[in-house]
Order: sequence, then C-alpha cells, then structure tokens
Amino acid sequence: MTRLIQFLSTTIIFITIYSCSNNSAPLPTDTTPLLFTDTPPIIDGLATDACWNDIDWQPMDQKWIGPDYTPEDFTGKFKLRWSPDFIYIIAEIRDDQLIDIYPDGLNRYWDDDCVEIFIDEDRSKGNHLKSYNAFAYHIGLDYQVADYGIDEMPHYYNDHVETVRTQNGDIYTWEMKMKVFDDTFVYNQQNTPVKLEAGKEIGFAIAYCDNDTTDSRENFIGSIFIPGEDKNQGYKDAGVFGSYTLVK
Ligand SMILES: [Ca+2]
Ligand SMILES: [Ca+2]
Ligand SMILES: [Ca+2]
Ligand SMILES: [Ca+2]
Repeated sequence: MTRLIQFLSTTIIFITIYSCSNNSAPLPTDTTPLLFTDTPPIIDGLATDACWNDIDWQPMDQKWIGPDYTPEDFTGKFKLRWSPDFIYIIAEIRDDQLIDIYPDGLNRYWDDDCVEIFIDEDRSKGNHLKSYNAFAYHIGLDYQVADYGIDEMPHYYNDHVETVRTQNGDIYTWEMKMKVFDDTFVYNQQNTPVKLEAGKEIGFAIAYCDNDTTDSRENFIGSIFIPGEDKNQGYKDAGVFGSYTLVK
C-alpha cells in the first residue's frame, strides 16, 4: 500500500511538472517551428551571430527546374529566426559561377543568379500573381528586390529585404532581414509591416535561381517539395509554400 501511494504521488508530481513546463500545446506535425531571437543577427554576411549557432540548417534540395546538378554546381541550406519586426534569414549557397547578364534588374531577373524568398504573411495560400496575398522576392547579386505587382509589371521592393553577402571560395553566405507585409500592401504608398507574435503561422519557402553559362536559368532549387510535373508554382501559388509557426 505504501509503495502504491509513493508511486501515485510521484506520478502526480511528474504530471504536474510536465504540464507546467508545456503550457503551450504541441505544434501540429505539418508546420515547422520558427524560433524567436532576442539577440538579432548583425546583417554582415557572417554567420557568427549567436542566434545562428544554436539552430540547425534546413536544406534547399528540391529541384524545381532544370536537369540534375552536382554539389559543386549548387548546394544550399538556410536558417531562420524572428523578432517582432523582422524575419532573419541566413543562406549558405555553393555556386561554381555567379552570373549577372541582365543589368536591368527588372528584366528577366530570374535568369541571373538570385535568391528567391516566398512569404505569405497569414498562410492564406491561394494565387498571388496579381495581388499582395503573398510575395516572391527575387534578391539579385546587387541586393535589389524584385517581384511582380498587381499591375502585372515587375517592381522593386528594396526596403522589404536587407541583404549582405560574403564569399569564401565558391561558398556564398547571404544574410538577410525581411519586413513582413500583409495583403493590404499598396505599392508606392506608406505601408506598415506586421508586428510578429508567437503562435503566428506564415507561409515561407526559399529557393535559388542558378545560372552559370547560359542566357536563362539553368536550375531552380527550393526548400519545399512541390508535387506534379510543373514545379515552378511558387511565383504564383502561395499554397505550395511551407508552413512555419513562430515560437518563443
Ligand atoms: Ca551576421
Ligand atoms: Ca552553379
Ligand atoms: Ca496571404
Ligand atoms: Ca550560378
């Protein structure tokens, strides 16, 4: 009897401690936790910040366009953190040849080497080609940020994403901080970014347009598996983005 009472009291204490330390419900398995930081990184293209050192890399290994490629041609991985004002992104890209053949940053910018960031502020999914339901920011080698607007014309959104890239041989580290705008965004007007909070679900994906020697993109490699034959869907369909939930 004494043993039974001891067992029951130990169990009750364990359950009490466990439930106190897990006061937020576990995340569903179909969303990826995106961790808060109260020590935001310095955007200098160096992954030396504390907030980058205690989380794991996520792969950019899903071929969306082009033939098979070698690790020397392209290898990519990334990390994410958030604060109330920004999502921070660091991407490590191995690329054998950087190319910028279209000097006009609004002309065929996807055929120059660029990082592409997809963000759907409220994870509403759906078409975003002619709306600001979501954004597909193309960040060029010159750090200009381009995407189509509701007028179906390319525009710059340079104040949405700040980028610094460093080079170590054929490894390029792109460090970025991104403001997050919702679907009330109006081009060429004053817009207020969304204040980010724990528990918020966003749609997010990251990709790299790799061109080396031709006049059009040779590969397009992203972070998300996209089903079907035509995997070039992210520029128009926010439904293919990954689900991330902001956690503290
Ligand atoms: Ca840094
Ligand atoms: Ca390459
Ligand atoms: Ca949306
Ligand atoms: Ca390249």
